[in-house]
Amino acid sequence: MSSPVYAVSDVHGHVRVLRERLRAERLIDRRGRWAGRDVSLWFLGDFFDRGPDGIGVLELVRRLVQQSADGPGEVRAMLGNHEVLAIGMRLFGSTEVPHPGSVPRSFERSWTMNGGQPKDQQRLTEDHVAWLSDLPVMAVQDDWLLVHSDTTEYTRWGTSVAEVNAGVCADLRSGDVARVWEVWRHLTSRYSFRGDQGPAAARGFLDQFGGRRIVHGHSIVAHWMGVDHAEVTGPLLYADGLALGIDGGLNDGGPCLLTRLVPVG
Ligand SMILES: [Mn+2]
Repeated sequence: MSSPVYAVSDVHGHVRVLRERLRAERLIDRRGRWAGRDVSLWFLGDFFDRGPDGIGVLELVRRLVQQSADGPGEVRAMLGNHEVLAIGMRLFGSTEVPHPGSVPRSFERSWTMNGGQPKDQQRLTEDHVAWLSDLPVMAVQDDWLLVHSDTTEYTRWGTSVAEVNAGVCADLRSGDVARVWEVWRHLTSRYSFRGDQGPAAARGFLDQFGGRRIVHGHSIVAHWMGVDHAEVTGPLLYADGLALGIDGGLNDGGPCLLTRLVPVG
């Protein structure tokens, strides 16, 4: 039997809640060190913005990745759209992004509109930016295709997981505001796997990249279901069982859905 795989997404600065959840699942010890043994743990992005301590989340994730590097177990992280926003804000700030429309665009404007926290930008180091810029945006592990956003836009960078990750990384390191903006813009889209066409889109995405079920954050479960956060007790399986949404809406008063992934039957 393969080792358990956990995923958590959209922590948005709530480092205390994240620590409590990891501790409750015995993935960290009392001192906050990795204790996951033969477990894999994936952070699906959006460490930053909206909440109190995005850098605290980033540093916790990074420490756990390092502590697990020699085993047992494994901690991995991927980029969400808010990491791209934080990088873009740092690199380009108020620089205008060229585009045909009349409303001016800049990372600063989007960062302000999307819950950017000045304290996170002040504490964001060059080393943080370099580390983030090398993270993948998608991965396949066992049955699962792991991504931050519920969007098929990833396909614009390539036809395999490796191509997409390399393409996004090249854009983030390009120094070109338009290219970094396109990463932000496309990773911010959502809902590709909802509705009547959702299962077919999910099937096509899985056929392209691998895995038997898409696991993603980015779109808050309670908002989709049109219910109160209090009614959300776990992730949302949808699109004929081909997609699992794990964003509990921590930044909106919802739960942190640290999820042990159940193999697809
Ligand atoms: Mn997101």
